Amino acid sequence: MASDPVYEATCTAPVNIAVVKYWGKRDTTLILPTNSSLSVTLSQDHLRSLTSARCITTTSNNSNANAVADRLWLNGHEEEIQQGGRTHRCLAELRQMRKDLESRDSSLPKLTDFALHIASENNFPTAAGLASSASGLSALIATISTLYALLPENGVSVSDLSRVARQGSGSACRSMFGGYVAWDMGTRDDGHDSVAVEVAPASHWPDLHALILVVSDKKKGTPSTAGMQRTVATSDLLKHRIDHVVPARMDRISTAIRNRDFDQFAIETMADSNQFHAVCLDTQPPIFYLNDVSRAVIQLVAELNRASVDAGKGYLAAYTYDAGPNAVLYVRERDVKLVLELVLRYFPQQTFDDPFHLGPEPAAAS
Ligand code: 2P0
Repeated sequence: MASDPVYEATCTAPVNIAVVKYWGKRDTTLILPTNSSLSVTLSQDHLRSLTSARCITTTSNNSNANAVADRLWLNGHEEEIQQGGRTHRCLAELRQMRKDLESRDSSLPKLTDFALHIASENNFPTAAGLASSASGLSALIATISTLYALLPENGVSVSDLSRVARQGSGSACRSMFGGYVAWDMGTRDDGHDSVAVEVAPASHWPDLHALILVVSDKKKGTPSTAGMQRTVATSDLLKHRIDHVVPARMDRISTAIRNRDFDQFAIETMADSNQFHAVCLDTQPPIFYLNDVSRAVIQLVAELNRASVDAGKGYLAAYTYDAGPNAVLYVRERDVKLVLELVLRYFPQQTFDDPFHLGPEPAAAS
């Protein structure tokens, strides 16, 4: 007896770290942002999500199986796929795209008849301000789109897939591309033009490295999704940022990337991180993501840059912080060794197994 064919796919997706931060939605269902953003997608060698998906073809009666039986495991634990929730909507949209493909080409197997079983794992701490939702959702979209052959040759572009990923988690749309990626906020109410676009491929500036300094791998206190809408509702500084800061900064940092101008890239990156955390502080009640170790790293980088600029050598490093205390330093290849040595001198490592963990959390202020 012939066995059932197996339809499955596995993909990985990397983390991206924003240098112009996304913080605020104008539409919380479609996930349309209040400003454009720009990020660097990291190499998959270190931080990545790995997702496998399989069509469950052995279900006794396949018709309509997907309505009830899609299942998802994250880091080994099953998560409910809530009806109308983000994952559910992403899967529904991908199914519709596959259905369109199947209706154009009747030789294709009817994969949309089957339920999906999906398993995903991260090789780094989840929800600790290391952009785990970005890599997780983009790995999910990459895997299902591979399984469903939603490919450029079938009329589906990476930007089209980024539109789906955006509805799973805003920052995920940027992880659909490697290298330097802008998320254009778009102007339409239906979100059709709110997509990720490549600014430059990774190969354009291979000299640039990202050093991740893990200050804490604990889950963050205020989740991004809730925190950013509190900022939208209460911060005057956010309005200034949206109207008067981000549009010009997007232009300047895109130009800096195209010109491989590290000094300008560093200036914009650090200023944007500072303003993002200022906006968090301007929220009521205020949101604190940085801790004392984070702030000490900022002071160290500022001092290193001052000395280097004074010596006529330009900027050494650019720090940026997401919704957590962990630092990401962008550094040029020639300066990686020096910067790492200095960081480890001022922040002695906690264990030899974990050389980039910057020591215990400081005691809470009394
Ligand atoms: C970013 N962050 O641009 C900014 C910087 C955190 C600080 O995108 O609600 O997890 O899923 O769209 O994408 C975190 O927000 O929020 C984020 P949702 P997301 O990377």
